[in-house]
Amino acid sequence: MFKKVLIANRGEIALRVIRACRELDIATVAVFSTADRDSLHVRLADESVCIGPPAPAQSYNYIARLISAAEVTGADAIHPGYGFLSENAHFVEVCESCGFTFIGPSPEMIRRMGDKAEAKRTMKAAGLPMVPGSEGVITDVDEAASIAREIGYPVIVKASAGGGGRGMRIAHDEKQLRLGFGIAQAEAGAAFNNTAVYLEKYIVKPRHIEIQLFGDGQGGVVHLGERECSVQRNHQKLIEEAPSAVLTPEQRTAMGELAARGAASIGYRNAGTMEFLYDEDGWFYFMEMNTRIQVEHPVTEEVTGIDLVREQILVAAGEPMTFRQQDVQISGHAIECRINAEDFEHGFRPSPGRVTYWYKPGGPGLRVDSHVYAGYMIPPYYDSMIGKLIAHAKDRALAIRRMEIALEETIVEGIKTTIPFHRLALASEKFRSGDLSTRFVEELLRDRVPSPTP
Ligand code: MV4
Repeated sequence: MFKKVLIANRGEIALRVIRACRELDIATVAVFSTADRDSLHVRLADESVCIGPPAPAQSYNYIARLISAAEVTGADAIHPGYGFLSENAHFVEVCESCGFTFIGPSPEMIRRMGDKAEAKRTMKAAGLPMVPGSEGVITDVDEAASIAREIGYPVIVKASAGGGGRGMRIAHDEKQLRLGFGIAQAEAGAAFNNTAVYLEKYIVKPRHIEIQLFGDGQGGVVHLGERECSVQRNHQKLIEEAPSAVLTPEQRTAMGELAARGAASIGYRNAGTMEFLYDEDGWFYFMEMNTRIQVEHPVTEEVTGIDLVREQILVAAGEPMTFRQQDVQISGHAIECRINAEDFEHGFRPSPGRVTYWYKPGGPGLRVDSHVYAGYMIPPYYDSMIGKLIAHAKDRALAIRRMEIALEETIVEGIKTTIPFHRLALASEKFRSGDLSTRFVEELLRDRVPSPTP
């Protein structure tokens, strides 16, 4: 087992990894930018190293500085968390060539799944269902138009190097496609230095449902059920839950087995997620695979009782996974609300600054993953997420109630947060009945009764 792990991240996920290391008696090294000197991950780790100024490019994304920090502290392994360098194949190669174990997949797996057209080709070959569309990358707009005529409009042009909603263009007719195709290529070139795009039938009102996977790197892959992640805005998830209200047990098993088979086909190692679009007729289609631990992993941990971060560390250290498929039983229902330092009343604009008062909720079935404390200064340089509330209960209605109480109990002063949004969302008839789609947030805000003017 590792003796010392460096955590190449900040915020709540850094704390999450530190706690998992503690339980395994592994020493921890925190890295921090000058904006994060007073952060909890710096305090809670056994050692800490300043790696540069606030800008991520000068600190959390600066590979040479992370490697230097690992060298001077004598770490054996590096946990990337999510975001930053967690899906950077080059970083993994540098870690390994410098003698540090990267706690995650191999660079080949990251590269293969990071190329979305290649990921689709791989997963189609493994038998996963695909949205009708092009076979891989297309370079010719006439070919795009011909495929679109076959599958029917609307269609969507996606950047192969994109993902998470970046570099997409929707077309409702051939004129829009001919215009949008070139724009999508140009945008992809500018954003990812790669103009490759592919075409899909556009699913108008899908749900985003994803399957949590865990692979041992020896061809063993276990599926841990799904998460319903449709409640999102600008491709940022706001609420996630498990299980999804719409999947039948048969569908859950079918999706899980297909996803696990796909991941096994590449010998996947580490926690991973397959994202699916689920259409209004109940069909699901493979979309992308994420090769990292995700923000919303706690909802799966709550309903399965499996510690995914602990497993990541064990498997990276060459130990076997501690569970098999038959050990995975979904118990009850879990919901996560992401608390962001954002002013929901003003278009979710960032609201960094000092948290002057902080009271976090508690009680049975209520987990808080957060790095915030009273007096903490939220820096403006990073993601606005400052914590996650996770409610777990016997069924969905009780989990919603538990979350409502937690949201009511929470006191945050000094900054604005997304808590008022969550209260509105959880009170809505659509949410309560499980009538979700990726349009949920815009519909909720559109249908909102304006507050009476005095
Ligand atoms: C789609 C789609 C509809 N049809 N693909 C957005 C994120 C990226 N992973 C892919 N995305 C979408 N791809 C087809 N063929 C709709 C979306 C989409 C979406 C997907 C998941 C969650 C939220 C979303 C919000 C807008 C669009």
